[in-house]
Amino acid sequence: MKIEHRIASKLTEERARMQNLVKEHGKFSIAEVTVEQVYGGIRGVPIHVTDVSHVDPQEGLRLRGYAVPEVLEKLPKSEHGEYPLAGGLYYLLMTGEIPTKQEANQVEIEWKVRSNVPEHVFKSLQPMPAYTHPMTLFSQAILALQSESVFAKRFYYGIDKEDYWGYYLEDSLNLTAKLPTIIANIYNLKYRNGIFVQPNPKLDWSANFAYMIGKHDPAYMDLMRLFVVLHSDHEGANVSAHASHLVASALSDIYLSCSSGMNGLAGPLHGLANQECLRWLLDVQSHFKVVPTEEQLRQYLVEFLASGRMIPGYGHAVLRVTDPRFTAQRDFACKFLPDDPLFQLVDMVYQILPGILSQNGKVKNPWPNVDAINGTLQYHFGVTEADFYTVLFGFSRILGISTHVVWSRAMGKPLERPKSLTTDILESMIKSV
Ligand code: HAX
Repeated sequence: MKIEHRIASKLTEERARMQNLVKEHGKFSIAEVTVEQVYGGIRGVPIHVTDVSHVDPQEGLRLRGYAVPEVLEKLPKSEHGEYPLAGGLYYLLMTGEIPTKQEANQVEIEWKVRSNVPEHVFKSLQPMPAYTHPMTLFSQAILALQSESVFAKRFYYGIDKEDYWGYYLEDSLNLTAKLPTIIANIYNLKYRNGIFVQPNPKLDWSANFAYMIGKHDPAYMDLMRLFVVLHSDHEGANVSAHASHLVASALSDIYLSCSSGMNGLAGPLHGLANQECLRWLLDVQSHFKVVPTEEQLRQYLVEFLASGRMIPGYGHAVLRVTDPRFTAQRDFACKFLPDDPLFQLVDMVYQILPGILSQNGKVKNPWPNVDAINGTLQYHFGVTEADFYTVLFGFSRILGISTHVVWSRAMGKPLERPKSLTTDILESMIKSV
């Protein structure tokens, strides 16, 4: 069944479920907000309901209820590798159902048909200074595509509220279809003298990115298929998902909302951590010149932390275990690059650092997150430009982010408008009890 039909078939039930919760339990309190939380980044305060994915502190990511190993096992695979087709992943995120091979291929075909990127998008990037960060170019390219928004055009002439989601889905399909060409040619613009490469119609979405940047190694294509699954979503309240959800609640279209999500992802405490992590690992490697002993590395890590700096790739706002996305990439590395010296360093840090971070007592999660390894894998296959890594993350994450946004419109979610206080008001609230 096509995605739009599958979503439409679920809408009556899902809307009734939500309406019933609000009608029957609208006044049920699910959280109290403390002063500490208001000043502490609203940590742990439930602000949104989404069924696309959930991050359990102990288990990590579940996409539509499926844990990472289950997603990798159940989704239809590419004929040219061992990892899933992004078309099937998008189908799962959007509909909540594991697709058949035919349904996954249908999305891949739909993407090929919609993949042409209008000329003005790349023209808008060319005059940018050479030192512009690729995440800025990526967000800019998405914004330039806003001229093509079907929702924005139809809204101008008036559409029924009930039908918003269909136009958001149309925009999501159009945007995601163009992403491999957009990001590959941002890569080519920045690091390959601006050559322009068109997608190969024989390849799937994830592999096409690899092809267009000149990486034809089947193992790298498989890495990209894995990378896309692992980075596609991480529930609805992280900075990028929440930013795009918030922006779309004003009925800004998919392009406007995804571009704002990418601006959040570009921050060093969020998506930029993968570029920081690779830089940090290379610094450690060049500090030692040869493979350090366990004791040498331990001492280095202790001194590094004592200098007040943070180690990228470790810690997480929600997770309290090793990120299963780290584990999945580590499994890939053990298979395809066990002798890579940088991967061996990643593994040594993994053996030593959690113990040190636990001892220092202030880090709530001493375990590695997804970013502790993903740059190492890219680096191994010759994608050495660390500042590009967050673009790869964003490219994958838009599959999830745009799904949240489509479903928010399908459920008729309203404009998001929480409340801010002044310090005086807060103090008088405290005094009054
Ligand atoms: N190295 C050193 N110190 C760390 C640390 C790390 N990797 N992780 C946390 N801490 C410190 C914090 O700076 C904080 O110190 P202060 O109390 O002095 O401010 C303390 O430990 C408590 O922090 P926390 O509650 O454990 O962590 P937060 O929820 O505040 O932040 C972060 C979570 C992921 C932002 C944090 O662990 C961090 O900065 N890690 C390194 C950067 C990183 O890997 N980011 C990517 C996260 C995954 C992601 O979203 N990718 O997009």
